[in-house]
Amino acid sequence: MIALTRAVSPSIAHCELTHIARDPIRYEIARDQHSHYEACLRELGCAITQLPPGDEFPDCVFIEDTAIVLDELAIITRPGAASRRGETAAVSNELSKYRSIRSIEAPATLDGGDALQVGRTIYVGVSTRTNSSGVAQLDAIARSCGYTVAPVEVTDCLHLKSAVTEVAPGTILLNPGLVSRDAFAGLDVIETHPDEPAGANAVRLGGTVLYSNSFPLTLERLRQRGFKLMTTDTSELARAEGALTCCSLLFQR
Ligand code: CIR
Repeated sequence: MIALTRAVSPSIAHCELTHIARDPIRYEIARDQHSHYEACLRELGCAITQLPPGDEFPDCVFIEDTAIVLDELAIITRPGAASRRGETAAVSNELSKYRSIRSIEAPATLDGGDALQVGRTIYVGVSTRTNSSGVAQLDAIARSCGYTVAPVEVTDCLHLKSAVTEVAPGTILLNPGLVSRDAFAGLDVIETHPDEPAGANAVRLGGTVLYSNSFPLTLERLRQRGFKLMTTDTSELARAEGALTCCSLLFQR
């Protein structure tokens, strides 16, 4: 398994923000949290390839938004935030070592944080970052590889994966206040604790769930369900509206 990551930019304080107020972001702390996140991925069996940051890309650590890597090919996105579009070039260059590359083209916009793959279905958030043309282009590419693309309305959070992620095959962790359970019929649903609205973002890697220690009540729910868990601190990256999945692209070599 490869985890493609990108170092925290020294300019992260100038990141995009949509649903939260701007608080100072301490670069050194964000960098240390990101290093710990990478160490967790390494412990879970990933080989890390870290791309260098760029002062001109405050949000580049959130590499998930720049691509969707399927077994068959990689789709380079066209991020919804114009300030982030330049991030894709380096990612495309790296991914081309492992996959043939397809690209989302204007006027479409699509952020990888809006694409949740569960088996052969790709749920895609229609959000402030991903438009209907982005969904249509993703659908055309993914359908040619045998996937079903299912659009889901996202209004109260940044990305679909701010509201729901997969924690085991066919089991999702979901905040019902942000996204409707109805969109995920047939899947086993674990709800986040009501006091932890930002707690739906988890990374599933092998049989382990990598989770943020900012959400102890939801963590306890996962523990009670028998999940093998590893935790890390995401508090500083959260000030940039980032979470766990957004800091890597995970794929089989
Ligand atoms: C942005 O607004 O684009 C960044 N500040 C945060 C992106 C987080 N990405 C993700 O959750 N997939």
